[in-house]
Amino acid sequence: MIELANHIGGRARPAASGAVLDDVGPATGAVVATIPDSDAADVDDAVQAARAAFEGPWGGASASERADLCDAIADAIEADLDRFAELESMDTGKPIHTARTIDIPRAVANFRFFAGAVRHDHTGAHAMADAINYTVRKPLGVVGLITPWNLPLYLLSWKTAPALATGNTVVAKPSEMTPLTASALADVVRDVGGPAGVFNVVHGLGAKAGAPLVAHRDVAAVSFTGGTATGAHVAAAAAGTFKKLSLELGGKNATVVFGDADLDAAAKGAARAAFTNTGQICLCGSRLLIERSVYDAFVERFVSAVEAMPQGDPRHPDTRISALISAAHRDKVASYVALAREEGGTIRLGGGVPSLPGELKDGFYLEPTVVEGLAPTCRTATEEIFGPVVTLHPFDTEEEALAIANGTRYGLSASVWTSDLRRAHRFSASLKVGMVWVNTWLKRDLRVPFGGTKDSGVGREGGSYSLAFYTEDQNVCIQL
Ligand code: TXE
Repeated sequence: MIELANHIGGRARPAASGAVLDDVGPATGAVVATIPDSDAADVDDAVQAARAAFEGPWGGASASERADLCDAIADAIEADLDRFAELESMDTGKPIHTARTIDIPRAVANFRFFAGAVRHDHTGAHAMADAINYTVRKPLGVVGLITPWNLPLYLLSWKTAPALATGNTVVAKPSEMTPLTASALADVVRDVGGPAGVFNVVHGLGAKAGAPLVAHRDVAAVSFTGGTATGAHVAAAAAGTFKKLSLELGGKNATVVFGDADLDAAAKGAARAAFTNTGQICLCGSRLLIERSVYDAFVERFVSAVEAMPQGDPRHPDTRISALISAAHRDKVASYVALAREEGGTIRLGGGVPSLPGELKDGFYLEPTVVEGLAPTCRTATEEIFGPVVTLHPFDTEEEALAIANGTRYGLSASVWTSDLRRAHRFSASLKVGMVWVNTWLKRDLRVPFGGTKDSGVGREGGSYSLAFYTEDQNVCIQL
């Protein structure tokens, strides 16, 4: 059993109250760790430690010193990739293959990328006839990073790397359900020589530890990734303190397959989009829109592609679909499968609990589920389920596909499959989403803007967007 502590000012500390929470492993339902059940007092300690570190030497560190720290963190995670992957898989129930090939390599890439970004960053100068303006880019101070359980280190590093690279200090509040790799990251920061207080972790519940971080007057910015309803609470709580806010929220993304697409490639891509990480990624394509002329031919290929993704023990290297994060979340996803039946849907594949051997019997599994015959406006087809459930919808015209794709409160991403270049441009431009992939899904260049429209969030992160978020630009005007 692992007993995690908070990481405050370079020291491991329990919650001031002494209270702890259980961290349950989704693969078997067994408790794998305990974490501090922190509250506002612990958050305040962490913010004060981060503030002191910002006012100390770190606040005056050069871009190359900050970049060197990020590179050292990247090297240390990479050298320990297997252990990080095992911790992530144990904590989330995700396949070890996913942790080894997506989550941990991406965390390494995030630190390397933002080290390079600040080494190459520059600001502008604006000349007037009798004066010169130049722009100075300054860190904000203490930033609060609140992250979810689906991609724990991947998302924490996506926020921590630019925050540190631009000279801020961090208080992180990871999901109470997946605390392990945040603590492992704090150990890495300490071991590679990160100054005490530069990276702090406070474990605990959202309402008890996350909310005080959002409301704290000495926290200059909050970057939050999580559910849309929680995002609304965070925005309301932050409003009175005028801190900068970045919100990456939910999605109900469409995968759109036109009749002229390469159907084999589209079927594999759509299966990956629907079921990677057991459907628990905000970018997952959980609505599959298929041109009617190829509906049967495509669906046959799609179902085969899903059946080729083995479900089972996340520790097995061949497993591609595994457990959901918790019993409560599994029950929520299962309730949507029941709703799909009530709404007139037909279960084409899955729909039940897989029968798995031994200790896996107590894990939180649901079969990958494919539903046909639902109206695209029904609840199952428009609400975020965030699990291994995809609904299939035929369409006849491009206009109809567009109306269905844009017909939810979310606007995060879409994946469009077509061999018609004009249609690719035209259709992409008409989608009300932050990110469109054409003939691919989840291909990521860390320089591009990442974020959503409508209820999927506010703001963009990535590349220069992250550098801008974690800094404040100051103009200096010199009379000549
Ligand atoms: O996430 P929460 P939950 C979606 C998905 C899921 C739903 C709810 O549909 O079913 O959200 O998931 C912290 N102030 N996504 O409840 O609550 C919390 O401790 C400050 C999509 O597990 O949003 C955790 O660290 N912080 C999403 C983080 O917020 C608070 C990924 C996210 O938890 C807080 C996960 C508060 N009042 C779920 N309440 C994505 N966009 O990828 C909670 N937290």
